[in-house]
Amino acid sequence: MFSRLFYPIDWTLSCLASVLRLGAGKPGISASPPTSPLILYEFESCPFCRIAREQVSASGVTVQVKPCPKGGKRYRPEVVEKGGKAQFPYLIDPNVSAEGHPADMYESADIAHYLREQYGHAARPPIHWAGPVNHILSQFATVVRYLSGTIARPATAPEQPLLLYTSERSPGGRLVKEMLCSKELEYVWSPRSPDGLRTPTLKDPNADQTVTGGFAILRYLRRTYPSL
Ligand SMILES: N[C@@H](CCC(=O)N[C@@H](CS)C(=O)NCC(=O)O)C(=O)O
Repeated sequence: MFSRLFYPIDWTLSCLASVLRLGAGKPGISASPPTSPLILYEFESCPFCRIAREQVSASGVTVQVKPCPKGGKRYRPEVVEKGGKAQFPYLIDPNVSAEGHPADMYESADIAHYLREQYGHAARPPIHWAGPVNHILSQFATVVRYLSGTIARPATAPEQPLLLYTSERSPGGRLVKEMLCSKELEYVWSPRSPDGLRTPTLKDPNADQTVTGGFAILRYLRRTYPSL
């Protein structure tokens, strides 16, 4: 839901989700950043995808997000084609070539471990040590966000992917990612802004626009990329 009236309530619920995750997803800096962005197929409300995203943020790695909400037809078929099954999260690292193939993997724990190993020993979010409690709290966060970012309401795909700067734990950033996910809008996600801009910030290379702040970005996306 998005309206001026509802935004403060939504933002507060998003803060609560970050509290439930004990602030996991603080933006880190990668010791050895990937040359090309990694590709992450996921959907915002998926508790396992959240765990992978938290490590992306903590590792300070840039990823190209291909949103795969339920009922989505834009990127879901790619996952089955490339990995063999519709399971999320699914990560492809086009930089690594063990036997001439890029690395790809499905499991959230494997993705988190891979990011730490491959791109510098960035901090592991404390909640990730908590085993099943980690998974349960991630599911609570999904419930607190009333499953936002689950169902596809696609918008026309822009020619070039949007650029989003926000950490995983940012309450406003989460609301933006939920909308991008439902609309199946692909974006290049960096947990930090390179030029010290306030986050969340969205850059739209298709319209040469830079928009800062959760509410302003949501309004921009709703107007520029209305659901079909
Ligand atoms: N053990 C996996 C579980 C992943 C999983 O169950 N993901 C669910 C979404 S939360 C899924 O892919 N469901 C199939 C679908 O959405 O079509 C992990 O940790 O990544």
